[in-house]
Amino acid sequence: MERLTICWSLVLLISLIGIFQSEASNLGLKKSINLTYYVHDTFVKGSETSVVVATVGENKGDPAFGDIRVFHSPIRATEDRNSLLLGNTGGTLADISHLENNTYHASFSVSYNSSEYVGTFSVQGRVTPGTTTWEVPIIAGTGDFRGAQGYGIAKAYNVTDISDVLFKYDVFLNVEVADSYSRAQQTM
Ligand SMILES: *[C@@H]1O[C@H](CO)[C@@H](O)[C@H](O)[C@H]1NC(C)=O
Ligand SMILES: *[C@@H]1O[C@H](CO)[C@@H](O)[C@H](O)[C@H]1NC(C)=O
Ligand SMILES: *[C@@H]1O[C@H](CO)[C@@H](O)[C@H](O)[C@H]1NC(C)=O
Ligand SMILES: CC(=O)N[C@H]1CO[C@H](CO)[C@@H](O)[C@@H]1O
Repeated sequence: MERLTICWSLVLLISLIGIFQSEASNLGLKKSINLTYYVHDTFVKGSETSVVVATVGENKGDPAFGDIRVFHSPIRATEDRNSLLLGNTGGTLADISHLENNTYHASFSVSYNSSEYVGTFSVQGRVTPGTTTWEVPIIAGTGDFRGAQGYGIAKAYNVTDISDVLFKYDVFLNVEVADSYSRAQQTM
């Protein structure tokens, strides 16, 4: 009986050590990842990457307070539409420009896949794309971007060519440092 108790205590101790190790190794450890990519949108009829799905505007197409826009667009390494595909970005933009022009609530994610990083991160918050560059808040991530927090600086390009409207993103992230213990857990 005593042997059994000792045995159980040992099992408990070992599992506690395991828990503390995994908690401790992730605790507050962050590393910096910076990315640059280009969103390539098209507004050519029939192959739009960005559509208004709800509007109260009288002239459909003119931005109006209350519009909900859904987009899903490829992201590439450069301005060239044939450059390396790095993934895609998609989600919604709600037009909240009632008291302030050119203001949206953005809720979208980026699925990123390069030889260096694989994962997703989430943008959530107020954006004002009426300005030359604008900032987007990044609040979460998965994969290599697990625990991501940070921001992106966005810039619009070539808005006159509706077949390839470009947005450049410079993204600055702090992500969890994945240790060998949590990596092992992921692959189990
Ligand atoms: C990312 O950019 C920030 C701000 O410029 C800089 O402090 C940081 O060192 C950069 N990180 C890497 C990994 O280059
Ligand atoms: C928004 O822009 C329109 C057109 O330029 C202008 O008439 C209006 O006053 C602006 N609204 C606000 C809240 O700035
Ligand atoms: C991710 O990129 C690699 C090349 O770096 C490619 O082989 C793989 O098919 C890509 N995966 C997805 C889901 O796009
Ligand atoms: C693909 C494309 O047309 N890129 C152009 C976008 O605009 C920048 C700056 O005006 C040009 O340098 C690119 O050639």
